[in-house]
Amino acid sequence: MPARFYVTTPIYYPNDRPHLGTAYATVTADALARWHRLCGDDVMFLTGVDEHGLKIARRAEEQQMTPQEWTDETAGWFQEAWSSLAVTNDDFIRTTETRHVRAVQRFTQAIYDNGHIYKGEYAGWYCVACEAYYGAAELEDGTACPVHKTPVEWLVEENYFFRLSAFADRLLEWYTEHPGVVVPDAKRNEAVSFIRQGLDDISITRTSIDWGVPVPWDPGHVVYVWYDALVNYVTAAGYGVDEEKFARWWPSVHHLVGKDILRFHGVWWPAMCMAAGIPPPHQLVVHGFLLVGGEKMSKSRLNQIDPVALAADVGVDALRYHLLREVALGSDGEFSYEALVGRYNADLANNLGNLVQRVATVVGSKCGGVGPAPRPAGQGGRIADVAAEVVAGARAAWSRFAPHEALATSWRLVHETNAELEATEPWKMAPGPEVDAVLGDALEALRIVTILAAPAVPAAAAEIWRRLGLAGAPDDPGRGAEDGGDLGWGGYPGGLEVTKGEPIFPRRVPSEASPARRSR
Ligand code: ME8
Repeated sequence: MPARFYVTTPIYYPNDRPHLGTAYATVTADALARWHRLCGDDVMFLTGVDEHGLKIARRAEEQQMTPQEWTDETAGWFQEAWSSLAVTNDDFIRTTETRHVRAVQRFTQAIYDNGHIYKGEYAGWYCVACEAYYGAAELEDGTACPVHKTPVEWLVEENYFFRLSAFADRLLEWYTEHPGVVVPDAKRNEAVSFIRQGLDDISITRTSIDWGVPVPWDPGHVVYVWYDALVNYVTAAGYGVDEEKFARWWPSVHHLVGKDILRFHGVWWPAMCMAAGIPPPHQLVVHGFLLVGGEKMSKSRLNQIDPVALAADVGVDALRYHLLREVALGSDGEFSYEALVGRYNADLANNLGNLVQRVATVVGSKCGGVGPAPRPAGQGGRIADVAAEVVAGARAAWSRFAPHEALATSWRLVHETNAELEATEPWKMAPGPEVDAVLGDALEALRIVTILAAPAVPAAAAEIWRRLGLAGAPDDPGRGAEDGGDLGWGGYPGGLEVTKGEPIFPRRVPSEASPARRSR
């Protein structure tokens, strides 16, 4: 039976266009989904938008629109952006959809019926941008949100509370029993230390606004936007309406989230699941921030970069590759256009692109354009051994949620194959078995690396595959499977016509300023 891989991104606030930070999270989830499909796994990839709450209501008001009109328009911005970045989500959830409103009501009702919700009064410092309360001690200079640096507001409300405090022991037990539940480890420790510091009950309804999901047992209240948003992950899995679907996807879920929302996903969400009587999620994969000039790129700081304009400038595959390769998942990384172009030229133009071009040229001049078969593994070729190591290394890295490492390892095969060609110089040899052996190995290495690269650079991989004369597509499901897949040495049959074309990754000269930087 194939393994199940359900992967989610945060659902983003559609208060503005997506920026490169949200694109980073989405492309990363996409690459993971693509890798798992390649491995033959049963995959569901969910992303979407978080439409309720004060932040969206105010933003709509500024635009003189109703919140629904505003999010109907802006949800489309996200869908269009992801499709232009070759993101292959299987579902896109909007929290205003009926399926979600019903799921939130069902989920909250279950928690209420299980006795974990009570009525009370809440007063506190609220950051609208975070849609979250802060304790006075957490504020910057006593007045500003620690994340957004903008002034917080004092809110007093009568509302319902979730008895989070009662779940501390169960959460700690859960963390002890599932040591790998948060990747990377440091983030697990952070979540555990939140819990150890003591948990306050959380206010989960609002009466101050009506832009939200009505509380089923007290419709004068709406569900707090975070409590509503987290439920999206089970809505899309069929919670409460499709038992079979739910059993298929829950709890085998991997939530990819930024480090800013670890507390919601690593403390609240598992407790909410426990309270509603369903198992907590399987794994949280926590990524770091893209920074600009050392600051988090964000909508409220006006330092955002438009990923769609950037991709139109540098190419979709080039942008995807850079996002996945540049920064280790879990760490913060400074984004720079110069670094993107530098890496593009080094890895894509000069390495992979050059290998494709060289191989096709020499196959054209020495083999009449027909690719020779590789040498069987263990019969003289060094590259077969490298390929075996690379495939094992890349596989291990993908399964550790380390796309940057998977790609670095995969590119080792490109480097070594280029080095082998430089050492043997088949372009100087007379046609014959020696040239065939070298080129057959190079073609086979290219075939393997094309499959490995496909989750990052899907369009280029498809084009290389076509030029090698291979049937199907490099990312056909199952090609990367450990058993019965196509990543073993010897899959290139030989005898196929190899096509030479324009450079797949033409070298780029960095333009003075990327057109993607938003000026406002
Ligand atoms: O928090 N670098 O939505 P949001 C990397 N609606 N990733 C970044 C980033 C940056 N500079 N800026 C944003 C919300 N992100 C809630 C989520 S989930 C049930 C509800 C990414 O629009 C990162 O993944 O503020 C972060 O966690 C997410 O966008 C926050 O998006």
